[in-house]
Amino acid sequence: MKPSTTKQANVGAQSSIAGINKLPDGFASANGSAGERKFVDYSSIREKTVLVGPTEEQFDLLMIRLEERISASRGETVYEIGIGEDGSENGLEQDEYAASLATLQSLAAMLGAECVELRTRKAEKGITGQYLIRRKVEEDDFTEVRVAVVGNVDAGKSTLLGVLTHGELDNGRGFARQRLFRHKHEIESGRTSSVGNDILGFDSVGNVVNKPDHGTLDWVKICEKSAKVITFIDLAGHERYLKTTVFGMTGHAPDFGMLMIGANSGIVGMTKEHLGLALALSVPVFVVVTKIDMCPPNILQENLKLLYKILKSQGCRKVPVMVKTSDDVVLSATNFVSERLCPIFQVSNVTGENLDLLKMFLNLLNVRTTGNDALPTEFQIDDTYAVPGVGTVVSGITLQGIVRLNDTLLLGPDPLGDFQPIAIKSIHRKRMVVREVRSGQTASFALKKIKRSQIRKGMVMVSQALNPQACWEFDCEILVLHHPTTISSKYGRWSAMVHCGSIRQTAQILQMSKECLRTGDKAVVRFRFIKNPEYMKPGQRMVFREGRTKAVGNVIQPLYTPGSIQQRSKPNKMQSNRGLTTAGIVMQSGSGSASVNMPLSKGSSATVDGSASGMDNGTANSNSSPIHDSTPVLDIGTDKRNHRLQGGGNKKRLNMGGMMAATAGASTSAGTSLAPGSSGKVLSAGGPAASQSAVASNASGASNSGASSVAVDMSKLSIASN
Ligand SMILES: Nc1nc2c(ncn2[C@@H]2O[C@H](COP(=O)(O)OP(=O)(O)OP(=O)(O)O)[C@@H](O)[C@H]2O)c(=O)[nH]1
Ligand SMILES: [Mg+2]
Repeated sequence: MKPSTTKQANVGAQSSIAGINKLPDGFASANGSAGERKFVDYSSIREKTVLVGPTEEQFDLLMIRLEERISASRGETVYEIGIGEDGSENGLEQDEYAASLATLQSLAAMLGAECVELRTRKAEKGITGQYLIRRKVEEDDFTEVRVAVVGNVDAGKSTLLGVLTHGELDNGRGFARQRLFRHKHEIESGRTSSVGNDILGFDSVGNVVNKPDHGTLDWVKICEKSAKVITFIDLAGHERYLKTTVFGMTGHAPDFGMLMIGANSGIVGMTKEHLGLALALSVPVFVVVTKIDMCPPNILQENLKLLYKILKSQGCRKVPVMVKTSDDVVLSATNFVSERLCPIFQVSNVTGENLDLLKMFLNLLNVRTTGNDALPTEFQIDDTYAVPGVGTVVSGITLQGIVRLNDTLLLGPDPLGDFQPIAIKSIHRKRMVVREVRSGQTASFALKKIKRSQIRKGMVMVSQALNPQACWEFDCEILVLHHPTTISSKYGRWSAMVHCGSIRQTAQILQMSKECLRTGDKAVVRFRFIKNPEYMKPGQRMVFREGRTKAVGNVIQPLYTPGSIQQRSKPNKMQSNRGLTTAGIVMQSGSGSASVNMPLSKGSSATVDGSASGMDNGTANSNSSPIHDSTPVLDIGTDKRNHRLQGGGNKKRLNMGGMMAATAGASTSAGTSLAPGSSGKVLSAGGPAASQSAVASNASGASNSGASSVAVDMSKLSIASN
């Protein structure tokens, strides 16, 4: 594959110097992951002059490298001319630059890609320039980037999406959002209550392809014409729907978060809550300030000042960048992930001001995590439908592997923890019929011989090779982001809503590696689901919430105790666990029935020391805990009574810095400090009988803090500014 003609033309450019951008750290490979690479020696193409007159060998190397970068970030990269990796000063003379550009264009053409100028700049020694190299794709393929849209109620989220996707400006009275609502009550109230999906397609040169036909969008047409499709996950700003919004952020696996702020109202209500959630889940965030058409300049300035302060605070540690020009867009889009940048846009949905910048930015966003197509398939279900004439349809995201038409996958777990084979009868990507769906992509499948009622959100469809197992219990390293008092098992088992991928279920804390947990504390905790077993994997990020309490964590290890699945018994109302002491966690050996106390005493080696507990696997060992902490902690109960006594009605708010610091800690530490696989040693699994009794008490405990309270009692959760 030799580009003889083009190449010769380039070689013809005299005294040429060309530059190739710095690789492999991928300044330009906007958000792209490195992927797997064979070792290739690129030392001969490090100079900035290499593009001007490359030898055949250099040209081939340049092409290999470009191809590698395009593939690593699912079809596109940003290439910089005039910058070498040899430490020389940046910039090329005019003629050198022209020759370099010609080489780049021919490289792109040979790879079946477009080469679009993003910006040129003056450098020390001439000019440099950045170009978007985007592969043209087949009609039935496109890159998919998911953006979760969050922000307080009335910030203009649905309106902005309506304006972007339908290309018509808003009237300031709710015109543009009308097309996005899914429910009658949403149309009537103007409030989003569910997880909405909207798409914005860009072709290979970056033009928007959305063309509404009589007000409606044909998704299939958009996808056919698009090289990249941005899927917006429109979420609710009202705190009443916070549970759904958290689900949107965890279950729909967004690549980015778009935090919307009304210029006049500023950072109010759920704004900080949503920002904190994105930070906790390590989702990079950019901010869009709307309604600048109706906001007095002094108010806008004040609100922006506060926004800067919050973003720069200890907890956030972001670098805010106000995006005012297309140069700013390129700079922020290409550095978005690596540099902790937080681009800020100021737009009006009514006048359309700065919407072009936002569109340009969206066009440059690239998938953050691509998954691995080579692994056995894993598909996570986030919604189910009963479609007349089609039957049961499930939607979700392919976490790894490839799902092909007519594949048979294992669907589960059902309430007994079993998985059943199920055939994929048809596949849709954004309503477009396709034959396969790769990792990182969302899709929906029509399934045969199964009722919708048999499928729950959080279930998975996986390859048989994975031999999937369901778990009732799992060990997790958590970081408490906020708790009004302390989490302690002294006043009975503590339970809250666990969000993990598309799993959303109340779980109880069975054991903790510390006696009590306060804001900012880390601990290894064993959870137990109260209703259904789930499919979990080590390393998964999870969010844990109840009332004003929130924690993030990483799953260390799901615990497979087959007995517990079969022997789930009805809750024994009399066996309320409220009032049990920490020592009252009942564990039974696999064979016997002697109940064993697991004291979570101060200096809590006993927490994780199973040696005397009769636990069946005998692997418990406090020393293997990723966290040991013998620090004595406060001993304040956290049940509802204590909430009221000590936290309830207490308007004292957490310092912004501390709160966000805890969050930031989670994003950095959770990924690194956990040692998957070690958990089995941390807390050993109880045997069947133990599980049974645990379920019984769990179920009764659940009534103390049912799921419903989680969704609504969030008002006071917002992170106070200092
Ligand atoms: N003047 C002006 N009005 C706007 C702008 N953006 C949105 N609005 C208006 O603000 C109101 C609220 O907008 P929505 O899009 O419903 O807000 P939302 O963030 O989706 O609200 P929830 O879904 O309830 O969280 C609507 O009446 C819009 O017409 C803007 O840029 N300028
Ligand atoms: Mg809305």
